[in-house]
Amino acid sequence: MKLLQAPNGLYGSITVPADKSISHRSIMFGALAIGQTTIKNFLRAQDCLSTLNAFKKLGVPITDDGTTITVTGVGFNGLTKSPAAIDIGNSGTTIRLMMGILAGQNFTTTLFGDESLNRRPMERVMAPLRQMGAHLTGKEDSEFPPITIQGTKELVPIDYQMPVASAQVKSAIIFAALQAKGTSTIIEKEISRNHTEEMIRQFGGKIMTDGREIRLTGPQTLSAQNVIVPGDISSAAFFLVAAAITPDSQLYLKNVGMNPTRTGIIDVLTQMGAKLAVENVDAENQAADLKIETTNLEAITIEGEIIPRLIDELPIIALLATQANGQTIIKNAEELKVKETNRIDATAEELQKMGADIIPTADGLIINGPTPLKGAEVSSRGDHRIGMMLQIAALIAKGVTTLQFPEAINISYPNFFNDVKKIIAGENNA
Ligand code: SPQ
Repeated sequence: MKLLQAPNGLYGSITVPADKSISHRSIMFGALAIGQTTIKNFLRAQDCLSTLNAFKKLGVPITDDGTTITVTGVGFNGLTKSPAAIDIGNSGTTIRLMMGILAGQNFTTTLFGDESLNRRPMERVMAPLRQMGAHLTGKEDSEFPPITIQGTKELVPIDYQMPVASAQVKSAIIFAALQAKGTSTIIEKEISRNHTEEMIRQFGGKIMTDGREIRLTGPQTLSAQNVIVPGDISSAAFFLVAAAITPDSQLYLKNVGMNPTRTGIIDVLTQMGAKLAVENVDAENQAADLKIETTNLEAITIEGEIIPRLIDELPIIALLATQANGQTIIKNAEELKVKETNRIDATAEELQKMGADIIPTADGLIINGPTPLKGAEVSSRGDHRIGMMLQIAALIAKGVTTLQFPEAINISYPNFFNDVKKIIAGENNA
């Protein structure tokens, strides 16, 4: 597929799609609560539809009238055994969080994914869930999917020091702890996105958080809610960077989720000197509008506690760094190696094809800028975030860029190319 270019800059406004992490969890909490949960602005992208279909297979009535998803919650004791193994597609969030939910069920379930998901590590979730009393096995005794979960109604609580900074591992343990009899304590390695903790409170449950420490007592009963999903800052990130690096641009991004455990990209853009304004803050729904204009950018070092707050934004941040003055260093980001692709290698190798000065390291990237980019034949490698990053790179590249496997973008942002087209100045815009 030939990618779009923006010789006259970017201009206009975009309402970014709904938050993927919150959309997944709204189906899960809706299913596990008692009563009818309604979800507005649900992300109808492949990953979240995998979660929706998986819960239908577990006997949860879910309807979609085009604007609202209605989940008739069955409670932790109302799920039923799926007649067959469940296909989770490409979604790491779905499989890992479901492992925690299914650990507390008195039936056996097998979850499998596509080629990419079946290569992603699951021991990080299986180990604590086994400690709580569930029986989990991977393909041929490995840690890889298909994963078979033989749950138990007799889960025991856990005191767990997390070896990785991961919201998915944390959330899986929390879902199991909600079903265990007694108090569980989880200590995070670094604070990661806290949507699971926030939604427990929203659905009437109790969970205590104090810095990196999380404590909750099970079993708990949750009650149905009306959920409105805010826009996804991880999707907005592509346009924030696009406007920052494409000469003569100004973009307005509406209704972007601003949960502080997700806003590392705002901190990075600000530190690099971007012209970025946060407007119309809606504190109750943790959302705001973002206005951004092109400007000169300075290189920085990105490391430590901020990494989980921008983990999914690192490929697009690497592109941003190719246009900043000086050397940007990204460290402590080894988790990027176990995403949909090895995102350290994929980002470095694909941007190198476009002429970027970018070197992969054991736990991150070193990028020297500013470097003009040139058109090339590049590949998403089946990873939505790599595909979107390369389309943004193509906007400023000299010459034609073609992308292999563009359909991967449907995982989180089915309307992406239309939104890009909409903001290219000189196309439909002033
Ligand atoms: O769901 P999946 O495939 O793992 O999606 C990704 C993404 O880029 O969309 C990661 F590949 O996001 C994860 C994120 O990296 C979504 C997520 C969540 O909703 O809890 C947490 C992060 O993963 P982790 O392993 O660091 O907890």
